[in-house]
Amino acid sequence: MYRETPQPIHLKDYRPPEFLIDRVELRFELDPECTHVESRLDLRRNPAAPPGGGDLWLDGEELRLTHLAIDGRVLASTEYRVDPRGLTLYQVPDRFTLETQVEIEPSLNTALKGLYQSGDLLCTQCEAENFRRITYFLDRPDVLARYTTTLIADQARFPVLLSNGNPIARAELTDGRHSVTWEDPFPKPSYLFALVAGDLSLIEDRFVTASGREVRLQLFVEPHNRDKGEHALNALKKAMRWDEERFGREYDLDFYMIVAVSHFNMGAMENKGLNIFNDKFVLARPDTATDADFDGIESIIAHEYFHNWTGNRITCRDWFQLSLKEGLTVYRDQEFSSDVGSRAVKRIRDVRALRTHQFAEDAGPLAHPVRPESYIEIDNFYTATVYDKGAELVRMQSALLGPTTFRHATDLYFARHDGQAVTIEDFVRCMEDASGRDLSQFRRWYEQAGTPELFIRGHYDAATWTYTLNVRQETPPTPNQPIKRPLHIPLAIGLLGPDGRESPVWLAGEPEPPAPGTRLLELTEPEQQFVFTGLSERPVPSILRGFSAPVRVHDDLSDADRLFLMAHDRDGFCRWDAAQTLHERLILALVADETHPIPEDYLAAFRHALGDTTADRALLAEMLTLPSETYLGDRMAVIDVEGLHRAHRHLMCELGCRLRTELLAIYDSHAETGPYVFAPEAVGRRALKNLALSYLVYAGDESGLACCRAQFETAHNMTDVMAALGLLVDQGGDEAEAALQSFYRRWTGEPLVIDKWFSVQAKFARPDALERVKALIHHPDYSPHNPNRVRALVGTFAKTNQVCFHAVDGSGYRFLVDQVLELDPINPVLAAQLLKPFERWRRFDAGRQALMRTELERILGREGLSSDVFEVASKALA
Ligand code: 0A1
Ligand code: ZN
Repeated sequence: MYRETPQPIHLKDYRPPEFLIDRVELRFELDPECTHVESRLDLRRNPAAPPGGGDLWLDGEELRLTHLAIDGRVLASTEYRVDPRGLTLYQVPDRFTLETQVEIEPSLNTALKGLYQSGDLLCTQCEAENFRRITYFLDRPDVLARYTTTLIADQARFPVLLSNGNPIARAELTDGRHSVTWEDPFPKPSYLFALVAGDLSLIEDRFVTASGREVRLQLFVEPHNRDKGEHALNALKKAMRWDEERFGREYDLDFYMIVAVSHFNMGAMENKGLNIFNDKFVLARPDTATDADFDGIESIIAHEYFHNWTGNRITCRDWFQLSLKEGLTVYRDQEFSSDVGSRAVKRIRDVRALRTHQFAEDAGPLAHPVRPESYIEIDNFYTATVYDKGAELVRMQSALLGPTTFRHATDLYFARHDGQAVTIEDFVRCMEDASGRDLSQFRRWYEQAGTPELFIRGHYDAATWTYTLNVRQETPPTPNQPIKRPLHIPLAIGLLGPDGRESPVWLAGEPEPPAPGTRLLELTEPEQQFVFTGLSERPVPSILRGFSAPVRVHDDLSDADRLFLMAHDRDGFCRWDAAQTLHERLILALVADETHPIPEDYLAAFRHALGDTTADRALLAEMLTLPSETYLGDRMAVIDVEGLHRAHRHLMCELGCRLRTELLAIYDSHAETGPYVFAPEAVGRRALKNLALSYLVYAGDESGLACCRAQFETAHNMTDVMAALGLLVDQGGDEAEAALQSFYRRWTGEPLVIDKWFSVQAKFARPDALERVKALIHHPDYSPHNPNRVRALVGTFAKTNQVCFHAVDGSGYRFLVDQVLELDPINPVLAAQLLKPFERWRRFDAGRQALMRTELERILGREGLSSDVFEVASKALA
């Protein structure tokens, strides 16, 4: 909590550490009420740092110091100073051993930073700057040390004691306690330290690496969750093999441990050899988890595993470089998911998420570059920009280099920087050195915030058989960056002939045409022209294939061109994108005029797609899913909340009525037969079936409703149960209440399923939604101390329920801010996360803007606000 205005930290102020720490010995006497932490640090002056004064600063927060000695000599009170942020040691030697003892109180740690209690477990979260809540330290990622950790705790209450690396000693003590000592042979930054203590059940597997070493894979869960770990372990083995094959990366320790905990602020954490996971991203059984949950688990398990090389072996010099590990690791987990599933579907989902969340971030008051230049609270920078746009920047570099050279470049990065704390610049330099390419202009992507816009015009000249594309790029201004420079943008395009076949993308002046197919153009100028030749008829351009750059495209294609692309383009992303643009244009037209007709050719394309029995079911489901109200809002000059909702519903309903026969046929022919499997084909079938059901139910179709009721009663997998429950809840009335009650009764005692029960009630635009959410805050199962529960109820309401959250009387805004203010003293990271929807506040009409501004000001008026919430609210208003 701050008293004065929190001050930003700047990248330009980075200085190397004055001291280094070679070895760390930690000894924990664990107790939820009072844990004793003893540390011995071998410190020495950093030869690479410019000489400073003789004092040493160590970070430390919320610690009670009970002992302090240098080289065995206890310090007098004149030799040091303790303040709320850390410890200053006056005039220290150039090399010495520092001993400290501190006390901490995990059971009171509701912020879930440092050492905290989750149910009956004790666990840690040290990224980004929370190791300082465990002991005094140089808590910065460029200080890498070898750790030995001894954990001592009551044996009955905490039979399992885990930390990073390998166990090297165990002992039973006479007082009912026991101890385990762990040694991590790899130097690591403090943010990768972890410990876990508790009564955990072990699910074990093994993996033999490419070079023949056996690794023990250990998944620790609370005993009642033993039957929900198989999917996570399978995902881990797949990820380990894939990283060997695709990136040549092998695992390096004898143990790989994963622990699932129920209280966690984020998805998971890549602590060296000991990942700690939000249990939502580990636990799954077909009857408790949906396909989306299975999918999320697979990719997050992979993501944390991939961090072992991109993040742990090679880490970040400072937190401004966060995207060095996050952008690259997201890119790697996206590629993994594409290889084990459907590449097109994965790309579509990632692009949908990027456009919905990252584009909005880039267009709002908290826009920041992938490598930010300043921050107040680093916890606020685990953003879609740093993660997902960061991954797009890696993807663009891989496209510019081509797959073989890109692999050489990553090999070079791993060889050159293993064991180091480096910068984004070091990564880009490896891309250049391996390829011989000049990426100076490309680097601007890391510095410049905002989503570039491409304005593309095509012109066909029948006389010369040429097609000219004129491409202009422009990046809108963002806070503190009024002027933008042109970027180096890879633009993948194809040209389709009237028969739907690919034409060669042959640039005028080239002696011969290339083979037909995709071609990567490179944009570097504010405006460029490309003349394609050898085209006897006007082609239809397929633009930004595979979404080759994170840009918005404004083109001059007609609806007929888009229908053509939707039917013929070989690029799955472009086929989907053509369909999305058609849906979008139609919905926006319906917002402007409720009587706008639904074009026959649009319906015919829909009908044709539904009848195509050979098409990939998952891809089809994506194509026939309408863009969300949140995304559509961002496409309007001023967001029309009610108009969008009405138009969206109207189109769903019309499609349900007009395509009833085809939708029922899809529903019937995709019924679930046999046991649940999580495989792309089965997931795609369920997605298409449930999409068909939703159109039918929105249309009020009696057979559709009957199918929905039956599905809710009889389905054995959570995907189908939730699809049906959502539709019933949306319909409202006694039937909805009965379904909710029976679901609750069936799943009490399964918190992750009860989260679904909370979120399904917050999601839908029913007149009583806010009242219901407010009542649920008082439900005995609701707790502000569990982030998953808070996100399920409050987060879902504010993020998904556009109509009720943005109610014209401001009731939704008041509710959210009440919650944020209540949560802030408990868990500032979570409180700041919940404020996200307010970042869009300037996009609404004057009335709503005024209401949101008042609420943001109410936040800033609160005394003792955390720096997390202060940063989001103050920047939103700036
Ligand atoms: N590095 C993790 C994400 C993470 C970040 C911060 C946390 O606590 C404040 C926890 C986890 C990842 O990328 O998976
Ligand atoms: Zn990560």
